Order: sequence, then structure tokens, then C-alpha cells
Amino acid sequence: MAGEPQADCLFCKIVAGEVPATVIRETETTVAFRDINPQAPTHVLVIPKAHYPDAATLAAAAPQLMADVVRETGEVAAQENIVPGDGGPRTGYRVVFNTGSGAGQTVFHTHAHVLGGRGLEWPPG
Ligand code: DGP
Repeated sequence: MAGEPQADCLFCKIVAGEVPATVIRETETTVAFRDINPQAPTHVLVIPKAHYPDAATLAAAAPQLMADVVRETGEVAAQENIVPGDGGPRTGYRVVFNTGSGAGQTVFHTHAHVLGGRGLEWPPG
């Protein structure tokens, strides 16, 4: 059933506490934890507790939950002091949903990457 935990899903295991993670925020519907392979001084993943394989599936099936995830990305940025501020390289942040293996998605449980704390190039690779 849509949203149900998947036995073989790494991020469902993090939600269940079966795989350790550095959790920095948690709400009723979401968890935010540090990426194991950080690409920036702040690199946090925000996930819904419910299992949806990618952002498009989540947005279509449970738009309020998608909104919870996106709102939490802003809360993470605030907590990490990377909200847009003086225009310096350590303020401002990027939110990325890699969607599909061709776009670099490797874990098929929706997650928003929140990247910041350094200048970020555009376009990305
Ligand atoms: P993506 O490539 O967009 O599917 O991102 C998956 C991210 O998940 C990647 O940046 C590395 C991170 N990751 C993979 N395994 C673990 C883990 O066991 N713990 C944590 N904290 N992050 C993980």
C-alpha cells in the first residue's frame, strides 16, 4: 500500500531506528538527518516517514506530506544558519530532489537534499 514501510528500504530503516543516523530534526511526518557523504558543510536529507519512492510519486499521492518535507527544508536551513542573508558564500542554500537513476537517485525513498555553507555553482553537473 502507498506509504507503507518497505522491508528493503534503507531510509525506512532509519525512520524505524534500525539504522543509525545523525538526526537533527523530527516532526510527526518527517525526519531530517545528515548525509553520510556530505557534499557541502551543511548536507542534510529531509524525508517523509512514509515510504514513497520519489518526489513526483509523493507529490501526486500525498501533496500535504510533500509540503511538510519542503517546509522542513526551510527549517533545516534556519537551524543551520544558511538562510539567504548578506549574499555571502555561506548563506543561501540549495534543495535537490534527485528523481530517477539517470538524475543520480540511488535511494528510492523520497528525500530532499539541503546543501549549503559554501558557494554553490550553477549549472550543477
Ligand atoms: P540520492 O543519490 O539523491 O539518492 O541520495 C542518496 C543520499 O543518501 C546520498 O547522498 C548518500 C546518502 N546515504 C546513503 N546511505 C546513507 C546512510 O546509511 N546514512 C545516511 N545518513 N545517508 C546515506
